[in-house]
Amino acid sequence: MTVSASTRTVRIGSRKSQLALVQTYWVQEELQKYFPDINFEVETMSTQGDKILDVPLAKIGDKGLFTKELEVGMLEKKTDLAVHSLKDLPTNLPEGLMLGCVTERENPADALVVHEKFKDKQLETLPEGAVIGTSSLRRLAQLRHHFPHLEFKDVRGNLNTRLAKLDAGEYDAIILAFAGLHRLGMGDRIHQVIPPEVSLHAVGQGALGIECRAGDTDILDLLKSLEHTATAQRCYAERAFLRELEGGCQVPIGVNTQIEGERLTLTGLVASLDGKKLVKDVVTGTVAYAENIGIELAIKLRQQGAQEILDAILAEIDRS
Ligand code: DPM
Repeated sequence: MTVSASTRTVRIGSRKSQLALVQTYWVQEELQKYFPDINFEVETMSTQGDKILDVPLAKIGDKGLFTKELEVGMLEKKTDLAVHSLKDLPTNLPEGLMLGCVTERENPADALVVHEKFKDKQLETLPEGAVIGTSSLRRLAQLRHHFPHLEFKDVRGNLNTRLAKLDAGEYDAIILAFAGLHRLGMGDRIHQVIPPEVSLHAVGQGALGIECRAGDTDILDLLKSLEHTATAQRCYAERAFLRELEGGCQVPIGVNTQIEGERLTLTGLVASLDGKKLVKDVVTGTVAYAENIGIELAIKLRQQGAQEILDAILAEIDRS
């Protein structure tokens, strides 16, 4: 057998966006470092979410908007794993696939980026009527709740497009994930890190989720090298919370998690789009049972009216 014939190749699926590629190349490099004898290749694909840019995200629905094409690739064995921003990965995966690994989380907070003319302002001091760009219902609902005097406008497109629209004066400020800006080397655009008291982040925000075929032990063994246990435990609690509420990616559901010793604390909220109704609570439990903490919190919030808020939003999106 020649050397080249015995070299194993592992194929990694990725979206083509700049952020997706930065994340995927990082995974590729890390795996290559740990396993120099394996050849890691990246295959890029476009997903539905990359193609539809003129419709608000919430309207297109969310069942694997940014993940489906990558998943088909794995099921057809064209690729062996797929790298996602964990927050874009639905909580229920297709039959035959699994979440194989969660990497160490970047700061999961939301960040405010302002137009030059507001460089001396903070979220709290922006004037009445200032226009904030966001397509996240979660950010919209929470910010409306805290700052009812601000205006909100949809913004789509990749990070560069959004920043260009902001700089051109279409918005006075935009809200983006700290993690995305940081990974793209645009951390200097972060004007304010929004505290959890104002905006709870999305489930899984700031972490990468690597998906693979269920029970593919060869790949799972490789992925162990990139797993970050504390991040995984936090994200399993967050994802169980979202799954139990049957919320997709595009719902005003926010979370925060902290681990102290063996205890994991999960804070979660569900808010109405006008920001007027907001239910929020906290559950603490043993990290070893992270998913139970998420389920318990979902049940608690449902008792406080979370389901009615979510049902009203689904009806509203359907009508619009
Ligand atoms: C999801 C949301 C957004 C992305 C909704 C939310 C933001 C949508 C928007 C589920 N996915 O957060 O409430 O603002 O139009 C996305 C981003 C990242 C991963 C960009 C961002 C950054 C990296 C990360 C899009 N997916 O949130 O600014 O957070 O890990």
